[in-house]
Amino acid sequence: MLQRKRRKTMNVKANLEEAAQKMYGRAIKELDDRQLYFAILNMTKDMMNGKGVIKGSKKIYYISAEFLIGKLLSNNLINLGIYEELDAVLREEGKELCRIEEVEPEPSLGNGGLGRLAACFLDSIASLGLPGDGIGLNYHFGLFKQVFKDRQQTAEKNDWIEEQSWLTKTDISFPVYFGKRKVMSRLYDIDVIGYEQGMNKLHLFDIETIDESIVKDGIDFDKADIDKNLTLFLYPDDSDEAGQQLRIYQQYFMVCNGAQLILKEMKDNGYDLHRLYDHVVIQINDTHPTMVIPELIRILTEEEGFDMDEAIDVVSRTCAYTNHTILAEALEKWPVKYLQKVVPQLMPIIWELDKRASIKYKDPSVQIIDDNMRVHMAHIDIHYGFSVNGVAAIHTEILKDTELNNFYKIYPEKFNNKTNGITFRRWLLSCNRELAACITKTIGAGYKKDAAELEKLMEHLDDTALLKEIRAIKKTKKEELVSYLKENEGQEINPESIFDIQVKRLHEYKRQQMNALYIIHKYLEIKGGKKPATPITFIFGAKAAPAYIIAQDIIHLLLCLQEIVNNDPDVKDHMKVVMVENYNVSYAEKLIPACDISEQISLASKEASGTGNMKFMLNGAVTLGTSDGANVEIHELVGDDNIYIFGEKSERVIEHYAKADYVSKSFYDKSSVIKEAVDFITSSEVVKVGSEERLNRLKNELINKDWFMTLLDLEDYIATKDKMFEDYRDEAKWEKMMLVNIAKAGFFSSDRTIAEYNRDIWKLN
Ligand code: 26V
Repeated sequence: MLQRKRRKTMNVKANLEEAAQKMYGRAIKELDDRQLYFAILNMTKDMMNGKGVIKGSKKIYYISAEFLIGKLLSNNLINLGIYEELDAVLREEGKELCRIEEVEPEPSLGNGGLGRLAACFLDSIASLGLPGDGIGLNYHFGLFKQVFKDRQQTAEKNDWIEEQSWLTKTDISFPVYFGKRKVMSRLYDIDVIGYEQGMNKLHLFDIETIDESIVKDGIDFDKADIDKNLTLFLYPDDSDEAGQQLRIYQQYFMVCNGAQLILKEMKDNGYDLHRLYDHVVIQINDTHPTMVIPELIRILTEEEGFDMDEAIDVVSRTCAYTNHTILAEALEKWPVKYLQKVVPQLMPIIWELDKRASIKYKDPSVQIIDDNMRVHMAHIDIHYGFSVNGVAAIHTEILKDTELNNFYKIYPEKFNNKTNGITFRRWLLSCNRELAACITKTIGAGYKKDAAELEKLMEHLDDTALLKEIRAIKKTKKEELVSYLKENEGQEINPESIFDIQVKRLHEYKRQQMNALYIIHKYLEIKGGKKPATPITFIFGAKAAPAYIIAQDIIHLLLCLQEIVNNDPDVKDHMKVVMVENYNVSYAEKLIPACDISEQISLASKEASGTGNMKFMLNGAVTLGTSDGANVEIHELVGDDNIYIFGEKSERVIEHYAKADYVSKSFYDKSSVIKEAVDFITSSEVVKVGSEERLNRLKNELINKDWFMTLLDLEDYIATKDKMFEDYRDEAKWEKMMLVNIAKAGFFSSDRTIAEYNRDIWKLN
C-alpha cells in the first residue's frame, strides 16, 4: 500500500527546467555537467518523494555495517521510469546523461560482496513493494581509495559527501552510552525507490561531534578519539587493539541507534512492544550487528518493564541471522575485556545469555563465552535468533554438516538456505542498456519484473541474427572499456583480444595468485615461441586490507607482471595484463559487460556464494570456476556444456584440512610446469621491477604453506583455461554459451532471493 504525499508532476522537462532556474537562475543548456548533476539530483529526490513511503503492518529492518550502494543517479532514474525521457530531454539541449553521471562521487560504504548484497537487497525489497529499511552507519570516508605507488597499494580517504547529495539530514537524534560516556547521534536518510514502486529508506547514523580534520596522512587518525572518529571510516585497520575497540564502538553505536529507531517506530504506530515480532523482523547481516540482540533485551528490561524471560523470548522471535563466511578467522570473537570496557551495560546481559545456553547445552563448542574469555558473536545469533541462513546451497550444507554442525543438531528447524542474488536493474538495465534493449526486442519487457522470463531466450538458441547481435554488443562494451582503460590506466588494450577478468577483494582463498601463475606460464610459453591463437587480456581489480601482508604481495606481483608483460616486444601483441586502480562498483559496471571469461576460482568450500559470478553470467560471460559457492548452482542451471569447472571438490578439500595432508612443496617438486611458474616470481626479470622482499615472501608462502591450496589445482586450472581459449575460436559455440548463460541467469535475481526471505523468514503480508 502506498501513502501518497505531495504529488509531483512527472513532467521531466518541466521539473528539470524548474530546478535549473531555482538553483542557478539559468536554462538547462547554460549549465555545465556538474551543475546539471545537482539540478537532476534535486529534481529526482523531489520526484521520488512524491511516490510515497511503502507501508504495511510488519516491516523488515535490514541491519548491516555495510551498504555498498554505488552511484545512485542512474538506478533511481530507471526505478522512477524516467531514464529514457531525461536522456532525450538532455540530448535536445546538447547534453549527455552518461557524462553527467560521471560527476557523482561513489560512496564506499562496503568492503565487497556482503555490502553490495545489502544494497541489492534494499533495491529488491522496495521493488517487491515490501516495507523494509536499511540501518547502518554514515562513514564519511568509507573504505579507503586505492592508489598504486611503486607497484604497491597505498590507501587514501574517499571523501564522498558533498554539500548536496542523496543524504537527507533528519531531525532524529538519539543518546548512545558507552558506559557513562554519552554521545549524541544524528540520522541521515537515503531514499530507496523501488522499480515502479514506492519508497523505503536507508537509515545511516552519524555521530554529532564527528571531526573530519583529524585525518592526517593517507588514512591515519587517532583511533582513541571516539567522539571525533566514530563514523570516519569503514572497518578501519583492526590489526591492533585500538582498531578492534573502535570497531566495537561502531557496532554498538549502530545497533543502539537502530534499536531506538525501531522501538520509536513501533510506538509511533501505536503497536504493543510485547508483540514486537508481529510488526518487526530484524535481519542481522553477518555478526557485525549482533549486539542488537542484547541491546534490545537491555532496553526492554531496563526501560520498558519486561522481565528477562519475556524480553529474551520477544527478541529471539524478532531477530534472524545470515552467515556470510565459513572462514574461521572471519568469525567475530570479541574479548570480554574489550566489551566490558566499551559497552559495560551489555555485559550482564551477555553473561545471562551465556548462562542460559550453558545450562541447556553442555557442549563447549556452542557456548557464547569460551574458556579464553572471548564472546562468539555468531553463537549469540544462533541461540537467540529464530532463523540462521547461508547464502548458497553448498554454503548452507557446509554450515549444517561441519562448521555449525553442533548447532544444527540442536536447532535443525532454524537452518535454511537463501541463495544470493543481484539486482538486474543495476547489473543489466543500467550497466548494459544495449543488451537489455536486445533482450526486450527478443522476448518482450516482462523479464524486467519477472527475471525468470529470461529463460524464454532458450527458444532462440539457433537464431543466428540474435547471436551475432549479442556478440556485437559485447564488442561495443569491450571498445567502451578499452577507451576507459586508456584514459584511466594509461593502458592500450586490443578490443579483439579475449577479456579474461577477475575482480573481487584480494584474498588468498579467492586465489588471484593462481591466475598470476597462469599468466607467468603463458608468458613463458610465448617467450618460448608458442603463441596463443587469439590474443588475451588479463584484467584484475582488487583492494587488499592494509594489514594483510600476503595480499599486498600478490597485488605487487600482479603490478610487476603488468609492467613486464606489457612492455615485452615478444609478448605484448599476444597478451596484456591490466590491474585497474581502485576497483569499485562504478568500475564493475564498466568491466562486467565487457567480459568474456569470468574468473571464479576460489578454493572449493571457501567462497560462501560470490555474486560477481552472477553479474558476469547475466552479461554473457562464460564462467571459469571451481565447484564453490553459487558456481555450483550456475553449473546446474547452464549444464556441463556452458561452463568450465575445474579443481578439487569441496568434500576432498575439507578432508585435506581435517587430515592436514596437503603439502604444497610436493606439487612444486613433482611438476616442472608448477616449479617454473613459481620460480619465476623471484627471477631476475621480476626482481628488477619489484621488491625482492615481497616477492620472496610470496614465493616461500606458496612453496611452504599455501594454506588455500593453489598448487593443488594449478595444473587443472591451466588445462581448463587453455581449453577455454581454444573454444573461444569456435564463434558459434561461444555465442551459444553466452546466450545460455544470459537465459539461465534469471534465478539469480535478488527479487527471487528477497521473495524467498519473505516467504520463509520475514512473512510480511
Ligand atoms: C572477512 C574477513 C575478515 C578478516 C579476515 C579475513 C576475512 C575473510 C573473509 C571475510 C568475509 C566476511 C563476510 C563476507 O564478506 N562474505 C561474503 O558475503 C557475500 C555475500 O553473501 C558472498 O557472496 C561472499 O562469498 C562472501 O565472502
